[in-house]
Amino acid sequence: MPTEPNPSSVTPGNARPRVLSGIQPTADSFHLGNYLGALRQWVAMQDTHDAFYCVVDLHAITMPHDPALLRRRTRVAAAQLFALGIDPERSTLFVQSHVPEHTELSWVMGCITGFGEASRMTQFKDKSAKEGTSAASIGLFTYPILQAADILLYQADQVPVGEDQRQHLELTRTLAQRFNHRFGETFVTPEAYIPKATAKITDLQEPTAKMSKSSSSPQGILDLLEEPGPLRKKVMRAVTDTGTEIVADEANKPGVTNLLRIYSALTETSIPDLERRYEGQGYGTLKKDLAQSVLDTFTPIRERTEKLLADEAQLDRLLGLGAERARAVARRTMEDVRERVGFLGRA
Ligand code: ATP
Ligand code: LTN
Repeated sequence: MPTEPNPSSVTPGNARPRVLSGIQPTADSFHLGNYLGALRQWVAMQDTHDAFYCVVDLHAITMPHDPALLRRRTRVAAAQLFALGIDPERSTLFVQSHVPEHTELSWVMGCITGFGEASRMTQFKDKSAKEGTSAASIGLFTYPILQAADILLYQADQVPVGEDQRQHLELTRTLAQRFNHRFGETFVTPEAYIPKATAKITDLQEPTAKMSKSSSSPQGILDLLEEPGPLRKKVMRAVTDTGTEIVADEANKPGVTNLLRIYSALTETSIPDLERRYEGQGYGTLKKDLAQSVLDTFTPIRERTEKLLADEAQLDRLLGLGAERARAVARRTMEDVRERVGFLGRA
């Protein structure tokens, strides 16, 4: 069995660590949970990492979908990422289906994944529960294996995601180690990067549940591309708890705690500082200030997204360049994988 390290999987001493993450184009806008839980880290990590980010359209067809809508949402997703500050000069932003190696590696990784192991993935259990497991697609079942392929193809060291993705990252690590053990050192074992303070932003109407594109009600979710009026209203109507005190207390005051957590992250002020600042004031004051800071953050992003979407040809060009750069890396990894698993090279 070959054991020597694969040069493409070793970060040389002077190179930056690599980051990869993905987001599904499954809604007309990203939301505050996506922004604080993941996307803000994507932007920041460009300064310290060699960054690869992808719009995971292959993952978006694991649930029933409309083709025209998927195409539009893929562009809207990419435009929002550029608008947020992903810089095409410094980072590689691409669409997953433009790089066929993702599905190719996914097959190989699927062949070293146990059926029982895949059956334990909670996202599959949650998403398939809605329609019944037998109605769920095989694609939804193998979703985490494709996600592992996304990450391993790029030899990523770190993967910024929200708390809900921790289990998928664990599976990715397991599969990387299993492959390396069976076939020789090929993949970097990646680490999840999940900052605790923003790992789970909750629904404004149901503050114990995750803010989510697919399960939050419109009143519970703050969309990046939403107009100021509705955004302000939703913050003002957020569910708060009994009592009047503004203190973080996850168990007894989940609503206020979520608002404090969001405000703290947006203004980079610690929660104890906010508790002191709002001592003796009502929930209304906190909500008013929070609404303003949401608007200050979201408005420029919305405006830049609209500008980028006005020139689809340019947007598609940027994605084409991203795909080229991504493919160069993915192809190299796949060549190693083919060799390691024993596929005959083409003459
Ligand atoms: P759905 O709930 O429909 O699966 P989603 O709203 O979770 O969708 P995804 O595209 O699955 O959105 O997630 C994109 C990124 O945002 C992931 O890294 C995910 O962990 C993160 N994320 C999503 N919702 C939250 C949240 N409420 N708090 C923190 N991070 C989140
Ligand atoms: N499963 C993730 C999206 C995703 C992803 C990835 C995240 C697909 N491929 C690779 C990180 C790295 C989600 O639903 N949030």
